[in-house]
Amino acid sequence: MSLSLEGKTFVVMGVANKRSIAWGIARSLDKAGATIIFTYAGERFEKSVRELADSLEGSHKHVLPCDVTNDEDIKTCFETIQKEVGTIHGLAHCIAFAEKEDLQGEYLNTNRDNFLLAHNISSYSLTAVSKEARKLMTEGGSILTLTYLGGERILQNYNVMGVAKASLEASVRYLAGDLGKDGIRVNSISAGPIRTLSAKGIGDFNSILKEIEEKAPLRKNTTPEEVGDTAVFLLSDYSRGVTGENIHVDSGYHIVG
Ligand code: NDP
Ligand code: KAL
Repeated sequence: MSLSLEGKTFVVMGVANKRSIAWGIARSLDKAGATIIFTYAGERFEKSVRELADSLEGSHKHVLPCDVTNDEDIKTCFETIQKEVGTIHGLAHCIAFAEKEDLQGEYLNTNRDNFLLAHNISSYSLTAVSKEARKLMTEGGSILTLTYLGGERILQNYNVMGVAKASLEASVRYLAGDLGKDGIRVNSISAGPIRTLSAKGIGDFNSILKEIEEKAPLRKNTTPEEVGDTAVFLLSDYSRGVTGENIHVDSGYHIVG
């Protein structure tokens, strides 16, 4: 067994730009020799995702639309993959969304529509894409999602996204329970804060990063490369005994009281 992923194909969902954690995962997969299929939501990102895909060492020809709020989109996306590629060996789900107004103040002000939107995109989507991906994972494999510490404890401003991440983490366990018999593992990475497009406009992001530099056991912030390399481990057979797990790639911050 080797950590080479040559001959293996993975779907990476959620590259918006070069700062995206999904892009860190894609770079690590590319280094390991894997073939990557990219999916994006907004049309405005198609060109940039294709350019990024073309900038990698390996040849990654497939860049497909997939808005995870739309069942037809998900079905069409995975049918296209089935037709054009066939078997896949795993998937990295790097997608979350909540309305900006809900990422400040009190959680209890979240209205029903915004609560459902955050849960739809950030949690249910993992179940929806896993159902379609399973059909193409004929040799077994590994599904991965991204979560944050705010799903385990209250963190200021994370609010409805924390509740959605708790739901996502529970989904990881139930999906692991369902898919284990098909040789498919399901895990999450709980990443430390990383300055991405999603994190843009968050007033006190600098102070969050500073606190981690001061208090985390490793005294440094998390990089997309660190998340990418743990993703390669979870997507490879080296982690063949691991499922339903949440691995913190956060310089150890979550153990600090
Ligand atoms: P990015 O902004 O780079 O990525 C977020 C992605 O979510 C975008 O590519 C966006 O695509 C996608 N997305 C939103 N709505 C939809 C939709 N309806 N259908 C499909 N895709 C959609 O941010 P990150 O890399 O930071 O986020 C990736 C994941 O990492 C998220 O789950 C986030 O919660 C998690 N995470 C991030 C941390 C951080 O500090 N940055 C820490 C811990 C976890 P588009 O723009 O095309 O709509
Ligand atoms: C405690 C932290 C501080 C910030 C609070 C909330 C962060 C929530 C993340 C969530 C995914 C952000 C959004 O949904 C942003 C969205 O409302 C506006 N942005 C966009 O629409 C852009 C253009 C697109 C690309 O973004 C998305 N998501 O589609 C949490 C920090 C310290 C750690 C983070 C950022 C965690 C996380 O989950 O991302």
